[in-house]
Amino acid sequence: MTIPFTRWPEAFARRYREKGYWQDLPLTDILTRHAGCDTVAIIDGERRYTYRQFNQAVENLAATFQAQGIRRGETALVQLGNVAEFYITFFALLQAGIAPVNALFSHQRSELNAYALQIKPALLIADRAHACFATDDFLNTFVAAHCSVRHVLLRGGDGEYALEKAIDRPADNFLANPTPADEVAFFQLSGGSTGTPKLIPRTHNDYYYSIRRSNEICGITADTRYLNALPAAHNYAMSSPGSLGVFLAGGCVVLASDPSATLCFPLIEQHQINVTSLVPPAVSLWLQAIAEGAGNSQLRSLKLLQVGGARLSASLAARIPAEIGCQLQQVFGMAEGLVNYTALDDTPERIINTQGRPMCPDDEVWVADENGNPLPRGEVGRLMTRGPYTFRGYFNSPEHNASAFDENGFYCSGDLIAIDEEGYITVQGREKDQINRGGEKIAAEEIENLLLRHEAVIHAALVSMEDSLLGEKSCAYLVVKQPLRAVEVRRFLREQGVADYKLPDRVECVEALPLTPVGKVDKKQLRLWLAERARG
Ligand code: J2J
Repeated sequence: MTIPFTRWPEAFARRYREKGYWQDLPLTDILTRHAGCDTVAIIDGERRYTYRQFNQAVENLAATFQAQGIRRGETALVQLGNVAEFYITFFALLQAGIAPVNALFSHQRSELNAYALQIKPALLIADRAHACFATDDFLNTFVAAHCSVRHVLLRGGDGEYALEKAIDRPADNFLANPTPADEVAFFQLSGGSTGTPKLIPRTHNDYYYSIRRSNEICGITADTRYLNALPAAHNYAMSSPGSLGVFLAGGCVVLASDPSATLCFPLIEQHQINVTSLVPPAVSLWLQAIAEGAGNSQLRSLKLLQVGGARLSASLAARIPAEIGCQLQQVFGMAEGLVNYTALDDTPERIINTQGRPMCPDDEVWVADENGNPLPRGEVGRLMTRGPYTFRGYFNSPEHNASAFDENGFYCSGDLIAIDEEGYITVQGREKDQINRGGEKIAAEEIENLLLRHEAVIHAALVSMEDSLLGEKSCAYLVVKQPLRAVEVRRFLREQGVADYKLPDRVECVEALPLTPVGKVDKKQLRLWLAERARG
């Protein structure tokens, strides 16, 4: 069984191999290369796993999957937070050739159902600590609705269901059986701009390259002690260079369940953390905590702070070296592939003002006007890209792929950028219909569709509004049959089972939505209204 996906054309695949980007190794090699090593790989609260123990746990769990009769080429839906089991499960699935979708821990019924409908998983792995799985209600409904699911394992579960038990049960007859390196290893989540969340097939070859190359640029070594405080399943925290990068180098990953200063500062001091990654709002909160009395003395070991996922203002960037006392690296990446970094030896000027350069010499990045024609250097337009770790198509989405790619296989990310003479990128805005709420992406159409299910809603439009901490928040403009309060709208959406971060921060009921000359909702106008109200 192989999972269908859009492959790179043969000539590209050959070139990527010749240049050494694709090495035809499975992602599991990241871990098995350290199988005999007794240094600590993961610290999760009081729990510690050496590389040897980590590898053993992975084998045990993979053997369970094989004993359950789940075959190579099948898929799994996984929802685990920032816990050691997230990585054990990820590598175990890969060892058995099972491709996971790693849902974010903030996801709820709506997202889980949407993913399951697309991949038809043989296996569900979730956590009793998540509201959806605290009782069996949703679990039973889910298993009944998705008849592909043959096995369930729950962290914190009991009996046959217990994930921990499967991890502790010694493996006999385990034989690693990952999918071939040029096939799908797992699915990454797209931030999305469409009605249903899209899935991104990632191969061993392309993902392994992006991790290996990230390690080179970010200086990750066996001495790296990385604090993982962003959602473990997010592409940034997994691969840029993230925890997988640190495992590849043989370093140590310390897990934090959120990026708050109260949780992270003591962890940084206790575990002598030298690298971590944040989104811009978390940086603001760290700076605030420092200024309000926490100081930065607990952060002395920290050498490198990566910031990405959303726009980092130059003024915030400039404060990092002085107030946190470490080097800043800007990261502009996407789960679809392309990642840009400022270099560790770039001038402060570049690090503060740009989002860096594409990490691979064979990343092809250019800027298009609205008709798809190349713009001169320095001008602002659409980001177009292809390369050895940038995907060639969303899973099972021919229609969307037709508009997301040009005829030469260049992916249009929906970002508006400019590229300067030396190839440095600055993100100037966005064309895709998405709200970037402090790094958490909301596809407007997904929420609009859910809002339209409400009996009082006639028209709905979700737009971004400026926010001093999060960068952007969301506002729902509604045309309604009867007045609706924001709390009612949020309650309704929560009942639909959608993640909390997608609930509109503000609701405005209006007579009619403004339209463009071609009759589409004029979101520019709606954002102008919001800006005017904020000023006035
Ligand atoms: C402005 N916008 C940014 C930045 C991402 C590393 C880092 C981040 C992600 C990520 C990732 C930005 N400045 N520095 O996967 O590996 C916005 C852009 C982009 C979208 C991708 C990684 N860094 N963005 O954020 O798939 O709009 O990946 O297209 O979640 O986030 O979002 P996502």
